[in-house]
Amino acid sequence: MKPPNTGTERHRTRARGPATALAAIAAATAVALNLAIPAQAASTLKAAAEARGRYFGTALTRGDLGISAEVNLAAAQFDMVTPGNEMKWDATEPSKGSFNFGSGDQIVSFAQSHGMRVRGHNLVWHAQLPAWVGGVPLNQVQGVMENHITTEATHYRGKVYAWDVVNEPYNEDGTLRQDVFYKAMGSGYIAAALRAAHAADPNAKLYINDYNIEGINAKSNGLYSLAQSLLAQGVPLHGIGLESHFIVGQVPSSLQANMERFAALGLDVAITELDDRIQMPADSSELQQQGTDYGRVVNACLAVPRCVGVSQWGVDDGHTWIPGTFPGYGAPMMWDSSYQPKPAYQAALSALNSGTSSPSQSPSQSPSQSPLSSPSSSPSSPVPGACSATIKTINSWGGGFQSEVTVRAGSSAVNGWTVKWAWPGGQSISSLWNGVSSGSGSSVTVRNESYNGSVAAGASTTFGFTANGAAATPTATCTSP
Ligand code: 9MR
Repeated sequence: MKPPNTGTERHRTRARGPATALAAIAAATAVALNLAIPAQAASTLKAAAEARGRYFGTALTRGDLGISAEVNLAAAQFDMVTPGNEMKWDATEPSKGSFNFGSGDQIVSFAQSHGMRVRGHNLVWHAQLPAWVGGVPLNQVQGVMENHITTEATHYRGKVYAWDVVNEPYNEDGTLRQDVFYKAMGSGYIAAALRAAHAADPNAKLYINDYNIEGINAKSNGLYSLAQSLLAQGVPLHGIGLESHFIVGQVPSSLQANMERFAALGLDVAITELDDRIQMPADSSELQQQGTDYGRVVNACLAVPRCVGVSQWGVDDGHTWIPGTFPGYGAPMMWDSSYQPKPAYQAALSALNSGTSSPSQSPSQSPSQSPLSSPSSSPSSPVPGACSATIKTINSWGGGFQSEVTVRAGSSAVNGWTVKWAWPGGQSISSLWNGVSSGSGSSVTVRNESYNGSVAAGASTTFGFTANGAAATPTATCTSP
């Protein structure tokens, strides 16, 4: 019997993609002429999300920062970081009035140096709360809570895009948890926390974040009523975080409708901690179902204009909280423990790349910058009516690498393209997207998919792949029928 997707009791305490100038001009022209903007396939989650006016984030801990393959992948694919543990109360105020922001600062500086934004997580939570808080006389808890919030949110003022101000306040039945904050202040602790955070950092988006509120149910109904009442009182609540710790095949059917009802109150919504666990060992049909699940979550967010982004709770299957809390379960991420993309990655990327691009939100404020020195092959020379192709390394790890190939039309449009190259040293493609590959041995041939064969004059499209072997950027040729 699989355990239900419930309970913080189970959460045990343990320690713009670089759009080309031409694309920008084309998009601006299309907007001016009120034309549909043709979707252009991007080959990283962040580039694809930014093209849809969203971010795609991950959680990182200080330990993760020491694992180069993991952080290189994170920097290449994501444009938002949530510290996994480093901004929680036990890390930041382990004893009364004694603050330590060293670990959180390391995550912030990693994010800043890679053009990523930060979701602050979190200010008030019943878990990972140092024991001393439980010993504070109830009539002093509000002062202690507000001092904690003010000190931390002031320290990070201007550095976080959003705060999970109150984390996981609800019981499954839609009542508030009787934690120390509730015992001291009743439900009013939530408004007090939001007001203190807003005073300390008026530009941060302030969220209530919880799990098992993704669908319409007793718990999300409780939160919905609270959100209505807080907004009616003028409390600075700006968003609802849906953690989204799913079990494969069990994404709630009411996810989109639930996000829509919160958005209709004037709130942002975000998927904040996405993972999708599988009873181990995972078989290929479960991995395909996981792809379906990730695609559904991304599509639900894209369907709701106030859904600002999706964050996965981690990067790869080798570094996730799931097996430690749900024994027998694992493989919840978009990359496996060897950093290879799984069907979930292709599904998330395809969902972001399909459909029309009409975000009603302003795009992410922080354009990504290339996190890696990315060697590129020289493009084949453009010939009128033909195309050129350039291979660029996005990421590499021991024994493998990920590349993006840009296919650019010459002075007239192409309708169908074929890119060819030869591997110099025994490399082989392990996974390819936005293209169809054939060829054998060292010769590679990639043709367009049905949806990306037409490229306007001077415009480009991309496909991507992962390969085994040492990273290489051979010169590619492009032909058009
Ligand atoms: O990923 C976090 C893990 O390292 C910690 O041990 C755990 C302790 O509660 O918290 C994990 O993150 C949680 C997040 O802060 C809130 N939602 C549930 C997450 C998974 O437990």
